[in-house]
Amino acid sequence: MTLRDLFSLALILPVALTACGGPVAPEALRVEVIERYPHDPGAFTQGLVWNGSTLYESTGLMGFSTLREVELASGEVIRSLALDDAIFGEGLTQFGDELIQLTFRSSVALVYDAATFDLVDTHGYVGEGWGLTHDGSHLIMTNGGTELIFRDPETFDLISSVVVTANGTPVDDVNELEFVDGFVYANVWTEDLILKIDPDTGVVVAVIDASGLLTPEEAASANVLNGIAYLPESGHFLITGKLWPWLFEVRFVPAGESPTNGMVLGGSPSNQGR
Ligand SMILES: [Ca+2]
Repeated sequence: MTLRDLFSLALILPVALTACGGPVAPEALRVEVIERYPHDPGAFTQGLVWNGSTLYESTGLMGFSTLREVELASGEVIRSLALDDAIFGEGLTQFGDELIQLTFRSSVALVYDAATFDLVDTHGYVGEGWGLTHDGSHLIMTNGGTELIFRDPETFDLISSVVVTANGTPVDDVNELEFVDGFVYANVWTEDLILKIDPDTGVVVAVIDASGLLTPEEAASANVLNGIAYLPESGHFLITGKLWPWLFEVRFVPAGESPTNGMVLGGSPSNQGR
């Protein structure tokens, strides 16, 4: 069963699986667009962080990877640090006064002073680096597999891991992350669905349909949905994608809920594939 099949099933049978004693059926949600902001269409987005006043982004691709500060309203890149041409930037989170950026296959996490972008530390790890967030006490990362991996924020030591499961089945390619109010929200590579995951069990408790955000013309020159951040001021999320021309401010609503404004999207086929 694909994630899209699971979403369709959750729409039809929201409690049937649970009632039968099977795995907990995830809730079906969709995005409701509140606002959209310009986004650098050359940014191959791999990490997105909002700290209450500043938007940070990590971009990938060899020779194009950066750590950057972006003005939300205009999409203007205020600061940008180019990574070494041999490094492919990946997930990003802010822990205290530091920004931590994963790399795809360099097996190193780069630690910066958020105020200056000065590189202040590095940590080695085994395997690939994909998404990164934290829950206040541990870093939470993904590596292209099915796990959420918990690490010590100071030493990067491995603490524990949990397999992400939807309807009892492991989910592969879990990507960019954001921890919000006890749950991990996750992009899944090549999917236009976002997962809400219980980090204690790995169980997917909701599947959010984020399809149809770009027009077919925009999608033709863009890559996959990736990048999620949270606006605690409003409870809204920021989502975008690799090489997307827009960054969307959204909220998540029940998939069956009637539209409440003129910018409701989701539910249509959209941009897929690399
Ligand atoms: Ca994020």
